[in-house]
Amino acid sequence: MFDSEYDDCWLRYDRAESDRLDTYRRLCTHAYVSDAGPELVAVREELRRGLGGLLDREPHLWHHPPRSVEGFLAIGGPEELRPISETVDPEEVRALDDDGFLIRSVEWEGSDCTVLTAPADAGLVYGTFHLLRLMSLGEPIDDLDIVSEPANAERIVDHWDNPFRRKVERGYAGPSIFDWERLPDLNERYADYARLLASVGINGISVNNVNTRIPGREGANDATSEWEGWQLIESRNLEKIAALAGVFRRYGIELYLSVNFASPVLASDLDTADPVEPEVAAWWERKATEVYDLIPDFGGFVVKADSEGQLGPYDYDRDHAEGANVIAEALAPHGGRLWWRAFVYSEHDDRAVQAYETFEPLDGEFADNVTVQIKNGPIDFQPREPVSTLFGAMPDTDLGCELQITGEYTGQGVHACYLVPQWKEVLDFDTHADGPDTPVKELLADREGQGIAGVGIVGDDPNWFGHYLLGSNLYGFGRLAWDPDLGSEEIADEWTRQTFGAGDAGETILEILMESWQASIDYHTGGIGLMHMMYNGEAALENHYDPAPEEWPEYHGATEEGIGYDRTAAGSGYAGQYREPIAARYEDPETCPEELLLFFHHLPWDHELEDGTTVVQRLYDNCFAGVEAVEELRDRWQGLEGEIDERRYRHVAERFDEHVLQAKRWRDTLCAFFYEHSGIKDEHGRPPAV
Ligand code: GCW
Repeated sequence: MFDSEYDDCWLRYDRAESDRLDTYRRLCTHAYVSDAGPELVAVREELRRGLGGLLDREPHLWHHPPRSVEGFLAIGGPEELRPISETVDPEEVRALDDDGFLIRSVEWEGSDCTVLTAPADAGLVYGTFHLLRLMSLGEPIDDLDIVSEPANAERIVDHWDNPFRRKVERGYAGPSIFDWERLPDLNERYADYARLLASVGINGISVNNVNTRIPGREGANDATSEWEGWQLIESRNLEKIAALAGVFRRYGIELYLSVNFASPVLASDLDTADPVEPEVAAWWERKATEVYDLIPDFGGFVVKADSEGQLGPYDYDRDHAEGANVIAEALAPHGGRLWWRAFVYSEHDDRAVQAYETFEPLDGEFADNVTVQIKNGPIDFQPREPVSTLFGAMPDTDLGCELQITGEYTGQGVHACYLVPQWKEVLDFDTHADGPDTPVKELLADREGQGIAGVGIVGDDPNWFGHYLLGSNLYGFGRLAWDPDLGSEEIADEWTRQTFGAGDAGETILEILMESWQASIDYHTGGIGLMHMMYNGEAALENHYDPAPEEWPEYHGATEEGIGYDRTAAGSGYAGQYREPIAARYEDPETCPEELLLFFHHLPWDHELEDGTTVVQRLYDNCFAGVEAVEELRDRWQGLEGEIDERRYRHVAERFDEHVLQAKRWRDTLCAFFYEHSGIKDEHGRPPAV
């Protein structure tokens, strides 16, 4: 269905199973699609592709309701679909969220009509992909009554793509999908990418890296140096952005741009970016107007400020609200939103406490169109982290949860690691913000300007993700952002069946996905709360891929007598940033969940856990269990040889071989490190702790 070279991912639209084919043909061979907005063009194209594949015959797309046909699809807004839409209460449709949709089987003038309607055209796009998903999954469609609205208003993919050399920071799927040199010339791949995103309900994309300036680079660029992300806001480059916005608009997806806080200095001859200076505010206003003149439905800006070398309001002794608001006020008249990242830390003793200490006091200070974008955990997308204390601590500020779809710390593009269970754990976490039963997902849901942003994973590789199985994470991100109540297994099952077909192979792949995250936690961390023990050197391939615990004493706190970081009141006090009863639970090693124990506590190596096993022995056991699990997953994959196409089988099999090797490298490095510090042998006599 895609340009031949590229993988179809989950939009394969293979011929429907015989037990469904006849019904699908009776109900969907004919489709009346209203001719309203650009989105309807995308809807028609997707129906042609999808129905063409699923029905194994060319669908007949009408510009008016067909007569004397057994069945037909009717897709359009309540007004356009009149009089068919009178079978549906228009108030019910108008009451839906803009991205929401309704699909209902009705009888109209003797035909079985499947009405797909929505309050806005974007909903028609999401609804069409939903209907095609049901058919791809072989679901019955003859008695539909679906009303679906996204839980999160904003469901955004953040790209960390650099314009120069098309390099993607923490990208493991080849060069950037965006050809900035050639833009505004378009290529087909952009539309195919927009289809993938829209098919899982994503409604926003930020196209460039939040590191808009190469840290440490002084002054504006000279002609020779590579161009940087901050330059995308320069007038000469805006047509590139506008061209991309045109592609994504057709699929109901708004475009965002990461901008540098000091753009007034970098992109013009102002000598200050001080947010309280009138000429700085005027600069942002002019720039916003220039952007919206070109892109009326532009989503807004994303800013990383005072973080990892990026410039920010601290450079002018201003706080983050002052820094954000000058940009937000420029966007407000155009309906734009500013996503201001809370990923701010410096050489503070305990990095974990900083975001809360920086942002909680600013609750209610941010302009109404600012969303404070918070990483799921207090460190940095580790295999497992506790949930950030900022969730539940800023009731008067629009919040966004930032997740990482690309697996920077979970094996990058090589290890199979399905992250939806991690994200479920975050979104289901009860913050007690409003008393018991106030999970993160509820804090984020149903509020304009709030939602979830995921750090992107795609690159220009034909398989899009660097690893065929990692497509499940982009699919899962979208589905979960739309409906956080969906189950991890349910989502993995949907993805597997659409990508590899139903049947035994699908079952095996589903199991592999569902067991992959725990395995990753075990061999990368030892599974009881340690984290951030990766190589951080210059070698790009090894960066954050290889183990190097010796580099991070301030994270694991390993000493001769024990290990772990004391974040109790006696230590950094991070546990106290949570609401009760969570704070008390984490504060006490007896009640702290074992999977987070050494994140909150520094304990003796021979400290006995609930089942009597010592801390060091548990670390050894989990590291070994992680490797055994990966070996088991590889064996299962190898059992699929001949059952799935050679290209994908071979690709994944090769990566599983490296996955096992690398898991062993982590196990042996961590166990040697624990043994070196504790001097305590592994009870099972397994090297290296012997
Ligand atoms: O995860 C870390 C990464 C950086 C990233 C940064 C951030 C874009 O190692 O590559 O920079 O966090 O989130 O800003």
